[in-house]
Amino acid sequence: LTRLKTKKIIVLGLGVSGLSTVRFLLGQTINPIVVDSRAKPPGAEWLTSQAPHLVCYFGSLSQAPLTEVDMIIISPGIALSTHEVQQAIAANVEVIGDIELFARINDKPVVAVTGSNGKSTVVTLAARVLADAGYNVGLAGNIGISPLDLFASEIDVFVLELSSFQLETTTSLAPISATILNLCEDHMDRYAGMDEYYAAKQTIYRNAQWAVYNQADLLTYPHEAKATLSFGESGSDYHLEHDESGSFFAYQQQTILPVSDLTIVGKHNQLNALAVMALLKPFNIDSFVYSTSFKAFTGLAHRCQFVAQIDGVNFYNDSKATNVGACISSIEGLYSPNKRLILIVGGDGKGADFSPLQYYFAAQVTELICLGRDGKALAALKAGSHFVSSMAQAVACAKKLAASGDNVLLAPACASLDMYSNYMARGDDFVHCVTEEEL
Ligand code: UMA
Ligand code: ADP
Repeated sequence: LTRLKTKKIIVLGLGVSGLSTVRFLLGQTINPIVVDSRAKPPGAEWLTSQAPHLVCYFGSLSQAPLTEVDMIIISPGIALSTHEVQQAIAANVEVIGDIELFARINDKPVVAVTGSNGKSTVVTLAARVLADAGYNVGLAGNIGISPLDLFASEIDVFVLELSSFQLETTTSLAPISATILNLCEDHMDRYAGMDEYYAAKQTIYRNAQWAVYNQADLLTYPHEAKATLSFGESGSDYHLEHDESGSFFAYQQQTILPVSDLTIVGKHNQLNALAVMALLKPFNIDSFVYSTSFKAFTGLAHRCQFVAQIDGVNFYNDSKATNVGACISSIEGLYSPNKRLILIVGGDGKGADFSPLQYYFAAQVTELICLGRDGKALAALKAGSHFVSSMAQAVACAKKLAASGDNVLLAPACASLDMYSNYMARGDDFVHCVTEEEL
């Protein structure tokens, strides 16, 4: 921190991360320059009222003195490949993210989680288990709050959800345990290809005491690690055991607790629970605590959330299924051979290859309803699919096609940003359209 005070710093981006960084620096009596390419960034109002003395450059990045400072603390939404950022790097300006700043000053244990899908579920459940075991937990990162905001609090252990964007600008994090839960194509609008995305994700294992990987997903295997733990259905350290009395979560053939203690459903959530237990191995959590926490955790909103039963039709909101892998696990989770599945997909596909969905659309989806920017590309994957131009139309179409006993699922396989401000707004709109006549 003392060294930081001697540096000339730009905070680049004034969204959630940028604003937290500015607040943190101000608390250390450091006055950064604030830059954002948007004319009116989300944090502008706060800045005007709370720190009007700070020098700001909003609008074009080319106006800002990015090459003239010692350090840029960059927001995850801005690509390092941005021309002006590359110019700064070429001029020897150090470019880090808020997670790296946190890592440099933090001395508390960190549990770190990345992956294409399941991150928020795993960090929330892990944080809950630790809290139930008596720890003061700081849950932060991509889940929505910068760990810098919690730095002043009495935290025993941090549980961080980390996106590939955040990992790109983080080098000093030394987690007690770290995982890549799984890896499928995502954010291909930001990366040159899967290799680059994979490389960013792999950096989570650097300096980790325990590298926790998914037995069934080679891309999650650590390149190098001090110690490893695997999770998966079978053949892994943390796995499932089955006998005549049911299925159990187990560690090296020793049962820990029944799978039926886990309230959240689906095979993917059983894997998420195994990942939590592997990540928390260094904390020696009692199986009674796992049982209590697993029973109490009913899941996060917008993740395969049951919305309502209307005329015998069940509606589910999985607006957070923002990529192909999540959509597949959602279809598989709800599919049952004797129930028709009506699926709503579409939005901003972020440059993904949708072709892996074709098999599931054919084998497990009865009716496909598509909307949004990439809706037509998705509709092309299944004969007889329906293309609509709004969520209201999608839900009306689903209601017309569905009969008692059917499931209707929103699992878009796409980001929401072409039609909504975020996936929560999309999920809320779906819920509203489903329930409005019922209210
Ligand atoms: N932006 C500009 N110009 C700027 C700065 C940002 O146009 O100068 C745009 C970005 O391109 C992006 C949007 O503004 O479209 C938000 O970017 P940001 O970096 O300001 O985002 P924050 O508000 O700081 O939120 C970020 C994470 N957002 C992204 O990585 C895009 C949030 O994850 C995270 O919760 C928050 O920090 C706290 O850590 C969101 C997300 O969508 C939920 N993450 C992606 C995902 O989960 O798939 C990675
Ligand atoms: P993330 O934070 O990585 O986006 P979430 O926990 O919010 O992950 O879950 C997002 C969606 O991903 C869920 O709605 C579900 O469809 C899917 N999902 C969750 N866990 C897994 C998993 N382990 N494997 C594949 N898909 C998953």
